[in-house]
Amino acid sequence: MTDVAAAVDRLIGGDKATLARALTAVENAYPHAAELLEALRPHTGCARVVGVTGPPGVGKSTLCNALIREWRTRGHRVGVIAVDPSSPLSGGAVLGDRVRMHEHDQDDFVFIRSLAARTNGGGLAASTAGAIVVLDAAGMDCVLIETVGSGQSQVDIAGVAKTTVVVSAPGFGDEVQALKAGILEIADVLVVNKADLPHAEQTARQLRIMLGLRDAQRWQPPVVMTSGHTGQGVDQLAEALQEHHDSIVTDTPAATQTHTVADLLRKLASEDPYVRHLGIEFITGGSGHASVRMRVQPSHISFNGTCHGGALFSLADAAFGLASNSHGVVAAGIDAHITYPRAVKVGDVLTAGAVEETRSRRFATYRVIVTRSDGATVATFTGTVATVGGARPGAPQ
Ligand SMILES: Nc1nc2c(ncn2[C@@H]2O[C@H](COP(=O)(O)OP(=O)(O)OP(=O)(O)O)[C@@H](O)[C@H]2O)c(=O)[nH]1
Ligand SMILES: [Mg+2]
Repeated sequence: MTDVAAAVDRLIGGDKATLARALTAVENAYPHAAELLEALRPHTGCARVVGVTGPPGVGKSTLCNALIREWRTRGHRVGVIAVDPSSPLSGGAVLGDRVRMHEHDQDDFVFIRSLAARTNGGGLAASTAGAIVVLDAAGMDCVLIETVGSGQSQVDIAGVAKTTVVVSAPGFGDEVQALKAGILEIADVLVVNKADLPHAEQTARQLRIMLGLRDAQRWQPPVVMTSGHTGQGVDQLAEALQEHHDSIVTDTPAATQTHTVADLLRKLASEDPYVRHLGIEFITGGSGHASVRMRVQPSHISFNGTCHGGALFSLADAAFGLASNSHGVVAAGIDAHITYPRAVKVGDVLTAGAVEETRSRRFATYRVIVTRSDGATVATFTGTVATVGGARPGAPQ
């Protein structure tokens, strides 16, 4: 086995020392770096890559720290790249970032790395793109890139990130004006941070007005108010990132036309004969979640006058199956538990919503709740899938 092949094996196996060495090789453009990246590329595509940019001092690092915490509660593994394109001038910034994200040092599922600008312009973008490949192959579910908002570097980040977050804060009036000059164009999500300070709502309003002036597009960037200090709004930010992730079109070379995750799940549901037979209808879905509904038919009612457990199970199972397939991985085994606290009758419309609760490289767990249209919970269901197996061709990654 070559050195590069051995390094790839160790890296995808989760070896942190190999990960750190690979990032150093990429950052310094060592001779074997290109070969290493080529060998790692087939193991990539699962990470959601989020770039965070904005003027100095708006609280990007503090917010990233809070976002890492939020993602960890959702069971995600997180890789962080703190980019400092102006290190000779603000040598302390990256060090400051490391200190702000210090609380995650002992967490095995958070990996933080600073990339300094040894080269300029495209060089930094290239090493950032390489670092993303390495962190993605190493099994990170989320890769967060923080960069100081200075001209070209922002646009470069938008080029490598799948989702770009532009952070502003109250009192940064001039910067809000500067946002008009182009950075607004790259924003998928806008954040007004330091929402604990006065005038945050005013800044958010200004941004919404500016966004209103933008051409209507498929994705309308939301404006989210957060405080990295108090944690306020960080869960909404995570939700907005999730929604943008769900809306991203797949760029799988095999795909001749673009599909959102929801489109793909709708197609899976419509092609499933059992789902069709039971009259189960797809409502909505995205990465890690899906909802379906079913009107209870006479054929669903058992000899003792209640809905068959099998029909309820199938409804919940459809939501669960779609949610777990949203990642494009084949579920190799399922372990499920279900309870039926209430009876239902013919004509009731039941909705099953499945949400991913935890996810690792090997397992994902889902919670499915079946409700009646009056909101009463009919059944709860917990499922585990082993996520081993290959990606389905053409599935969103
Ligand atoms: N009031 C308030 N202050 C904050 C908040 N978040 C960060 N700060 C403060 O703002 C200052 C800058 O925070 P950082 O997180 O370093 O900001 P940054 O945008 O990463 O800065 P650079 O990396 O230098 O561009 C620090 O003094 C923080 O304590 C917040 O939510 N509310
Ligand atoms: Mg910072």
